[in-house]
Amino acid sequence: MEHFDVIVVGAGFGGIYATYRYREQGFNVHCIDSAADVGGVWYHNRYPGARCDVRSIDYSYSFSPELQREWRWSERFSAQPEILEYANHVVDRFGLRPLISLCTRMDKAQWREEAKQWQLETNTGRDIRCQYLVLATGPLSYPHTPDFPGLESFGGECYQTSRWPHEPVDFTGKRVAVVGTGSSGIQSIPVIAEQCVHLTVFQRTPNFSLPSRNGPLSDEEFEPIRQIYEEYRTEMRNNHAGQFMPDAGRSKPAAEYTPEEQQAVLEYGWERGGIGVGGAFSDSLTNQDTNDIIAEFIRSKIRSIVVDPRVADILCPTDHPVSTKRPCVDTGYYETFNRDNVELVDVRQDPIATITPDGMRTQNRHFKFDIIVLATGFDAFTGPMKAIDLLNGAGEHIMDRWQNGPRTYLGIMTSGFPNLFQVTGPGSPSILANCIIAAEDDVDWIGRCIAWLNEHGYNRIEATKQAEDEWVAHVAQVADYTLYPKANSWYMGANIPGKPRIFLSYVGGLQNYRAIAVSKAEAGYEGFEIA
Ligand code: NA7
Repeated sequence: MEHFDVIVVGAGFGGIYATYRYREQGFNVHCIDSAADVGGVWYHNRYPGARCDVRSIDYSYSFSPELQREWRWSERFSAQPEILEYANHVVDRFGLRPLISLCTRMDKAQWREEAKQWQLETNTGRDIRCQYLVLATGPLSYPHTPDFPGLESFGGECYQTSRWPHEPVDFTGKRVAVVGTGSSGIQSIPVIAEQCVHLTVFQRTPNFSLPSRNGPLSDEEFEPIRQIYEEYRTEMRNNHAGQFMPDAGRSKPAAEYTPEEQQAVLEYGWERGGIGVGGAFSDSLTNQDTNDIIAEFIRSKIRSIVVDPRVADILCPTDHPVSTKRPCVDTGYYETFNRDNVELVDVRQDPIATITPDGMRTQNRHFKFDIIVLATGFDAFTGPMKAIDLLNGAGEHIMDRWQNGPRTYLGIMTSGFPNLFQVTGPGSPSILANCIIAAEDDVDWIGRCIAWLNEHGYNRIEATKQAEDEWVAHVAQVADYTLYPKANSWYMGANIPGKPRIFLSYVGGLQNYRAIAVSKAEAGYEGFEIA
């Protein structure tokens, strides 16, 4: 039997920092991950074109001034190999590798009330006990594979973007299908189209995609920030997204501009690149009329880029407000549909019926493929929890508690599950913010909480049912103030058949969330039962 103060599950960006931070605090900490190396989602998501859609200057750790000064990103939005290299660099630079067990999956965890500890079972047969269990399993880590009839019968190669092989996939001379047009599809489609002989894109819902204007990160751009990185981070931490928001605090409601000025604001954002257009006005996500102006602007861009009006029409989103599904950031996505070797199929008009040994049958047609790529997304937030036997002292599975949607207090703890913490869990800003900064905040909060418990001679903490109910209601109330619930998005759990429809993240802003969480701690962990 092995005993630790803290076990961290997941060696992605949240888990790496948690391991570092809790070691620095003097805890006996260990991290486990089922993957063969560190990096979390960036270890698995290695499909062609995979890159970050938050600027790398921001999407990186802020906890070490030395680290952030010495690491030099090569591009504005770095590609997956460089992000994975960075994760490995951090692990080695801070000597964390001996504290991480790879290829180790937590199959079961059960709270033992008498001993006040978690008991873990792993695929490697280890019997691990820990006082505090920290789940850094990631909001987007559990792949969603649609239940297409005949999928196993396909005789060609089939890949999921979120579980991409480590050897390069050779698309040369191949007929390829990509199913899904979220970020993973939109990033991979232009790259695959350049390599294969023919690409068929199966789209269920068109997404709003914005040009990244990615390019090399120049010294002129990086050096001024490097010189004041700490002040820069402080400023970023104090906006709602934990990252550079070019118009934060300066934008106005759309109605305060003339129509000409509105178009100029949007044009400027489109040319600048990144997700800025989606939030160009201060009421972009709360006022349908404002959102309609932005939506029409993006649709006009799609129509101006895509030569075939029928294809442009299929690519134009009309069923959800801008940014209520995660806006995509692309390099040459819409232009790809002007290529002779690319075809777009609208599966709402012609649904996928079955996968066949040589391709795919839709309601109206039969396609032959050598390779099928499933860019079909994730079971966000709750997917990893379903995969683990996560039981409280009474033997109740956490998913039984969450039948009507995940329930947390501050996104960090769930009532009935003492000493179990989540990093970027449901009900926290997580994926609506710069996820690395959000994870640092959560890890710090948890670390301070454990230290406080130790200092005061306590060994058990649990969220109260009342505090949890109030937080769940608050998360829903803030979301309802926005346009987010109008979309069938993974934010709403709507991409998974049968998943309860509730808003999974906290829209109230990273800085506000942090202030609330810190105030609860400073009030002696208000809303928690401590023993
Ligand atoms: P997403 O954004 O969830 O995209 C998945 C795509 O797959 C989306 O277009 C789905 O259509 C489509 N999909 C899912 N199931 C099916 C079926 N059964 N038939 C046809 N099409 C289907 O996942 P990504 O991996 O692209 O991106 C996830 C996040 O990673 C992203 O938001 C960034 O934060 C980074 P739908 O829209 O559900 O109709």
